[in-house]
Amino acid sequence: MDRTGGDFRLAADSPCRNAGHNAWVPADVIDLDEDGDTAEPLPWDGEGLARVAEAVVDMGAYEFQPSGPTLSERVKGLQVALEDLVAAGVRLPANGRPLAAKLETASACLVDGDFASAIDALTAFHNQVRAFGRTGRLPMEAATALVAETLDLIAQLGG
Ligand SMILES: [Ca+2]
Ligand SMILES: [Ca+2]
Repeated sequence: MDRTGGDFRLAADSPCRNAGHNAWVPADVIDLDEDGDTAEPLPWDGEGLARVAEAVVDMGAYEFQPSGPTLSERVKGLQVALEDLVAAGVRLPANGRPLAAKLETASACLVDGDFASAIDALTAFHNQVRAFGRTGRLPMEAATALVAETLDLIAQLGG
């Protein structure tokens, strides 16, 4: 942001943004977040903000923190949209619980930083929603919106 002024946070267009390697984030050996897990990747950057934002770690001590909803918040949005459809009377197998479970898996994987598994869970969700859209179990408009949001999330995750 301002190298001469000593502000080493990244600008939005910095080439260091999302240019690190998640596998190289050191372990949380002193348990910064006091969750008892010292094997997990460092949870925070030099400012105490998320060490990994936008699915891929940035180069340097400070992670660029995008504005707008986080990936986890967007998965939560999908869960709410699904609940709304069921509440509105859309009939899904087991009241949509298998679909909701895929989103819960994706959420848990995002929290754990396991983005590959999050992509797998979102892909499974996407495939099922598409199939329900094709067969008319889900209204086409709802299925299209869910599919578009899920595909964008998968793309954000690098899938
Ligand atoms: Ca990042
Ligand atoms: Ca920890």
